[in-house]
Amino acid sequence: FCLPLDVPEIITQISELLDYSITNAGRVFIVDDDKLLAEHHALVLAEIGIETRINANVEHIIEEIMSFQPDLILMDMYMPDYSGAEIAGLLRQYRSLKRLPIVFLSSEMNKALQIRAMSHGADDFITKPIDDIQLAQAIKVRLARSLQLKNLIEKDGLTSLVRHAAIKDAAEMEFLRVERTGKPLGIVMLDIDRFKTVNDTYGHATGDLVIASLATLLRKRIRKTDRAGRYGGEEFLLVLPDCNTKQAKLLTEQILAAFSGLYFNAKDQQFNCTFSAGVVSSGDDNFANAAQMIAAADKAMYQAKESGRNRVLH
Ligand code: GH3
Ligand code: MG
Ligand code: MG
Ligand code: MG
Repeated sequence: FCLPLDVPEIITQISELLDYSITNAGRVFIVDDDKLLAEHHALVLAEIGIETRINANVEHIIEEIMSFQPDLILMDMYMPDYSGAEIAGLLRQYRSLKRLPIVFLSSEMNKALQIRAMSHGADDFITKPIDDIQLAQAIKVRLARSLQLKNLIEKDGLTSLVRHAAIKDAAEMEFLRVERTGKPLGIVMLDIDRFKTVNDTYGHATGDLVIASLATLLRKRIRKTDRAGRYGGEEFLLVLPDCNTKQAKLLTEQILAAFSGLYFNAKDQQFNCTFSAGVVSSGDDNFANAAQMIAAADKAMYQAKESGRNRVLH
């Protein structure tokens, strides 16, 4: 009996992920023209394990949010250059920021003005003055709710990896970072070979186990800053910051070797699987966006299929 990964191990991984959504208090991006107050709020939130970043420059706010990837924005309502509502409206124009909860913090007692702010994309309103414990509690509750919702929307049940839309968003965010840092971004598309045969021969449940095992392997092999997503049924996308084509290809080849070395048991038989992958890096071409990189990785993956499968092509 040699399942590639024993079932308890897979269960442990899922529970780790679930714990993560409960114990990881999340990240809050603070927008306030009053630097002292912002720093005070940051300290209060840090006390309960929330990671914070204070907006230093409204001009570069989108870039800063994209790079920090907050789970919630705490926004001052009144600032000298832009109103909180204006900034909220700006954020909502970005697809990947559409669902980001924005909580306004203001001494605004006028209900009509509060409601107008909400119509500009704020999700909630906290009225000043608020004491530290109240603020911490209010943010904690909203963060937990938003993280749970995000998990529910983004995570795939079988693999615990993020789904199609979320991994595409991650790729787009990392692509923006390339333009700022100049560091290469690696993108890998991989698809399990002859998977229909696996389902037909060993059944759908065994097919599911193969998919979950590859997902576990991907999670184990990539770095903390890398992302893996379930792009389709038995198709996965890797987003690898600061990774050139050569490094991405090497990593993917190591994962392929590990995957094809896993033996599955079903119907009194032992079998293994392979995958085909396409690798690109932002340095390869004049890519205008991550979608173009994904298309190029997909094309290389199909070439890998056509030239015999069980390989990684650039
Ligand atoms: P190729 O080498 O060309 O990729 O051959 P293939 O048989 O893998 O072809 P294709 O990628 O088109 O087929 C994917 C199959 O994966 C089709 C579908 O029935 C199966 N599949 C998709 N999602 C799941 C899933 O969640 N569980 C299981 N068991 N099978 C799935
Ligand atoms: Mg102010
Ligand atoms: Mg396939
Ligand atoms: Mg496929």
